Amino acid sequence: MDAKELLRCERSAIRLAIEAGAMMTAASGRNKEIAEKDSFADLVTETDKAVEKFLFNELKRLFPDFRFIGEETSSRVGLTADPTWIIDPIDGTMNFVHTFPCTCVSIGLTVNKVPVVGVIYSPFLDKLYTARKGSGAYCNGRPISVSKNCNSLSEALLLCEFGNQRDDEKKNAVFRNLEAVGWLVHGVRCMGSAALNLCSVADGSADAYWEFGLHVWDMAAGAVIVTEAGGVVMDTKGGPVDIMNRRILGACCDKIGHELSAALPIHLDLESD
Ligand code: LIP
Repeated sequence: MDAKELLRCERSAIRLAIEAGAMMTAASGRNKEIAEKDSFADLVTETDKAVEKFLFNELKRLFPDFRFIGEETSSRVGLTADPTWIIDPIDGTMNFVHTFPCTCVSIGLTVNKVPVVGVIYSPFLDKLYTARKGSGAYCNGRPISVSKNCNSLSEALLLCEFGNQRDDEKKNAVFRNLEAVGWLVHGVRCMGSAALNLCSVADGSADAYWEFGLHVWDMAAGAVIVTEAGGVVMDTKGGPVDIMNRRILGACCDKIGHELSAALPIHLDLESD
């Protein structure tokens, strides 16, 4: 894909993310139609579905030859080398349901399976994160960078999540990893949105983040925002990340990423997307 087309993709995603954000704020706080998915803590609202439908329709009109993956309509579709829009209409649905402000729309584009455009917009935090491969990362139009002053895990502010699965294997992994890492670092925070966690690593307000049990729509946009901000994304085991592989580790630099990877005793191998 040439530079001009990539720019058109980014601009379209930004415009649509802002419109999707307006749909989220309009729906916030009122009684919602909520359904459970894989567990009682894995929710979908009517707004998730409406936003995904809106984004799919608009993007299909603008980019008829592209492929599409979305949280609420396509699971286990596989990622190909074709340009693919990857959409999480509301990342942090649980926060959205509870009116906790860390929730956003996340639009990623992959080409050759590599994330090349990422747009993440949180209307409640008034933050629009954007990145296009080779062009840096931005928040509300200003360049952002990962933190430069974290030299070891003992100086790091980490992000992680409990996630929305409720099976024993996941619970055990979360607690054992937290127990192992939690006392080695400055602090651990859980915000409830994978996309915003990755943006926080990108803008330097956190130093690293890991999570198991994610899906490709939770990670695609955030991955390119982190790398364009000068950070790294990797598999939790330390190798190259595979965004279909249900886990990610993002960090301000390779050293912190590998220190965190080595400190995690459990690396869940979940069925790929
Ligand atoms: C959520 C993630 C969050 C994770 C939850 C869930 P959703 O995405 O962003 O980090 O802990 O389990 O996957 O379901 O709100 O789009």
